[in-house]
Amino acid sequence: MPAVYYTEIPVQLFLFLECGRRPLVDETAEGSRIIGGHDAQLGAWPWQVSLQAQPAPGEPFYHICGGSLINSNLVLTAAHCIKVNMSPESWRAVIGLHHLYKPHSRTVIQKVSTITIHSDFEWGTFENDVALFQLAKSVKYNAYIQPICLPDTSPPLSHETSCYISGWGSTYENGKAEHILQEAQVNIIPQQICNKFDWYAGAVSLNMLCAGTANGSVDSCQGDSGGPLMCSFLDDTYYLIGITSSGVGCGRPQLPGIYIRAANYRSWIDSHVFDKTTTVSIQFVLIFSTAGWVTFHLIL
Ligand code: 4AZ
Repeated sequence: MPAVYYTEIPVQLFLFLECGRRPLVDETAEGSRIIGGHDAQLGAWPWQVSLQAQPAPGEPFYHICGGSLINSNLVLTAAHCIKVNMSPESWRAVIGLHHLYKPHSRTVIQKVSTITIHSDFEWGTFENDVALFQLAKSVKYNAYIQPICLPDTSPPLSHETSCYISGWGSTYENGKAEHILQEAQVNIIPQQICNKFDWYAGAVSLNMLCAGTANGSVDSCQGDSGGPLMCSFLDDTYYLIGITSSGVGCGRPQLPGIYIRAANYRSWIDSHVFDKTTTVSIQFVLIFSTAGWVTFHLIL
């Protein structure tokens, strides 16, 4: 039925190009460990990745850091996650995961083909704390696996912006990794406040932003690094605003989590994107929409 087929094309285009959506979450029913957080719903943050490494071949993989799926074969994370082991063979990316040790039927475990660390990353200051993990194979999106949107430019952020952090990191300083993915709502803390003398005293650069609460009741911690600080604006589409990066301790007053401003790295990310699937998909959609138009207008 060519006419039906033709009307389906915009829907396909929509699905191919979509990002930042949470198919399993009823946004209207949303209330809100990480520090000061709670268990996320199953499938709540479908771009959340667990980056895991094995100390030696044949040994088990351990959760090291979080990451965000930004297209079907690319995970954005923090450069400091790759402390010692830079060889992609000793890493894996686990996507669509909820319980850290119990993958479910839609969880995908992918090999990593390349790791790209920002060439200007600095250990002392955590400046340019960004890295990309390219997956050996593209993942198929499903209700539990979706990419997050990357902003082109810095969106206006205020106290009213609805932002969350998520991860399997500790729920207290020097604590153990959590089993169930944790989430917490955070406030964006203005740069002038975060850089005050009795806060970070100027250590937060323009490529970073602070989020959490002034009294430290909500924060990220060890094991959350590399994961997303994500915000939604007018609709329920989530954008990757920050990459969990650093901070002094966890949950300390006037020392909130420090996140890398994702928008500032858009061109660096774009120069490392080899998303063959998206390119093919768009070509596919264009060819079929042309075929659909011809069938509808000229043949019928
Ligand atoms: C870490 O070590 C780490 N409280 C992550 C986030 C924060 C501190 C430390 C922020 O991965």
